[in-house]
Amino acid sequence: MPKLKLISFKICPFVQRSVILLKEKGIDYDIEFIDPYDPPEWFKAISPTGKVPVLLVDDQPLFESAVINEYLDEVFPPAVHPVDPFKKAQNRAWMEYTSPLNMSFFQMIMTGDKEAAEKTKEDFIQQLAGLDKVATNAPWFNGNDFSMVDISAAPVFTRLDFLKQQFDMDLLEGFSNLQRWSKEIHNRQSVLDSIVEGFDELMLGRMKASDSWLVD
Ligand SMILES: N[C@@H](CCC(=O)N[C@@H](CS)C(=O)NCC(=O)O)C(=O)O
Repeated sequence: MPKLKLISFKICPFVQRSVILLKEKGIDYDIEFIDPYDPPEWFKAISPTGKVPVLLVDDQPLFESAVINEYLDEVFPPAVHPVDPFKKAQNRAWMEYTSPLNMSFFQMIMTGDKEAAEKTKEDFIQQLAGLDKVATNAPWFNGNDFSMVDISAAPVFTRLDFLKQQFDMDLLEGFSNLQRWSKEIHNRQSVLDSIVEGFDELMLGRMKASDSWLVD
């Protein structure tokens, strides 16, 4: 089996996706934390996009969280992806759908511009509505089998939970499918284990540093 090292950033939702899958499959790996917004020279040399996660596979870099997870799913059976090609393709499409949600969320909570934040929030809620419409299976997105879509969406739920706990802002209000799904996700051990210690404080620290409209 290849030697794996995940280059990570403690509050990155995309890294969290890879951590969930690594934990889900019980794969051995090393982890190194960096700040991609102030990256060390060695990271610049191995990362074409300058973004985390990067997975070093026998010292060779692989980037993009969805691609990393596809690779891990192929190399470490049993596969989390469904076998049926159409279902698998549909799952990939919904994995893709969840990515911009992380970006919108980040922009919404980090900006100092309340008006801009409100606009991003509206877009974000629209994106949530699209997900709520299709999240009709239980307990997981595909029904009984935990899938890559559950993994891809999990970091969004982690961050929505943070927002609710810290700022009493519940953006899942009215989305009953997403509320149910979020509960399931937060009972999954691999998800719980993927949230770094001191996550809330780290998020709040970052928000303060960027003069977020949500913090004084
Ligand atoms: N599409 C990428 C997105 C990764 C991403 O945006 N990572 C952020 C941290 S959460 C990053 O490294 N940003 C550094 C930068 O933009 O310079 C993926 O899925 O891996």
